[in-house]
Amino acid sequence: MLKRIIACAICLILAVTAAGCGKKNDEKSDSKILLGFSQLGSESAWRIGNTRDIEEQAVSYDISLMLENANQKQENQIDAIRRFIAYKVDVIAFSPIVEEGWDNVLLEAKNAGIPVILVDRDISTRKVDLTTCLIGADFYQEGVMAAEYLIRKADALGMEHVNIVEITGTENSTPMRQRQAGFFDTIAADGRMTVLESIDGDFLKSRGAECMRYLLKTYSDTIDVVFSHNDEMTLGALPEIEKAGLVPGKDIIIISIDGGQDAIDVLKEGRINCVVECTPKLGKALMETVLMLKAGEKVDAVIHPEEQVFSDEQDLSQLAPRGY
Ligand code: GZL
Repeated sequence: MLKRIIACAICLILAVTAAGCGKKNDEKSDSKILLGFSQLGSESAWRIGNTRDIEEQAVSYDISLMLENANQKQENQIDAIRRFIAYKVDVIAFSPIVEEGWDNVLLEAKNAGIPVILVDRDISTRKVDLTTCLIGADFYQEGVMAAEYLIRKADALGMEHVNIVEITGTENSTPMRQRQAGFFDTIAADGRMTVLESIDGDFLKSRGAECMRYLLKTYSDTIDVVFSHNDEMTLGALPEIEKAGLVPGKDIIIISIDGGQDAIDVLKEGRINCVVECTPKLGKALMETVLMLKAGEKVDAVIHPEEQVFSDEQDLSQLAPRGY
């Protein structure tokens, strides 16, 4: 009797396993391309807009999307990429939260014959043979545009000394490193410019507020400019400036990056002075690149979206809704 029960159990397990394999193969056998995307988190309106755009564009390009949110943890992104490899997706894409620590998992993807696309952010090592391309902003140029605005503003106000505090994005991330480099390289030749301190706000609204509280306590009303690496941190900093009895946009020049609707609204109110656009709408370029890769076509190594600067130098009354 026991032998018959064990035999039936083994048959049942084998039947389920076969069906399971068949399921994956059936899913793989349907003609739709399967894209695995590891999104780094949901830390900002920019990130949420980026995720939404990728989901919408996958539908419009009829590409099956497996999107996993890593909740700001690199180890979760690495695990997701390993799951995509095991699932035999056609293409892997991800937005690396930081630039280092990807070689091993990307080598696994390469050995599995799955092409990898970098979206939004870059990696620092061996990307030439481990990834096919990068679709994302020119962050260095965003830093340059922020500094060029500041130089124009200092000229217009006749400022002889400009004391700057910088609230940076996530340490060791591409946007943090390159926005800072572009900004610093551009102000380097201008003897009026002094950076009092740079502090990591991790692209988070709450950290932006904490950083601003510390900077005001440390430098008080000697601060002339806040250069913030994203709108989220800028929006966190504004109430702290006002609580200190200072008028943002007037007593302190505020320069931000991303260009989401909330930042444009406070720009129109005069509470900030400049927003450098960093579009989250990378989904169309991603899906077109996926189709090109699957068709065996050569893709560009780097795809930068067009970006502009919004500031108190312009009439923004006719600016279309930002969508993020
Ligand atoms: C930039 C992106 C940054 C945004 C932040 O492309 O990586 O991350 O500037 C987001 O808002 O958190």
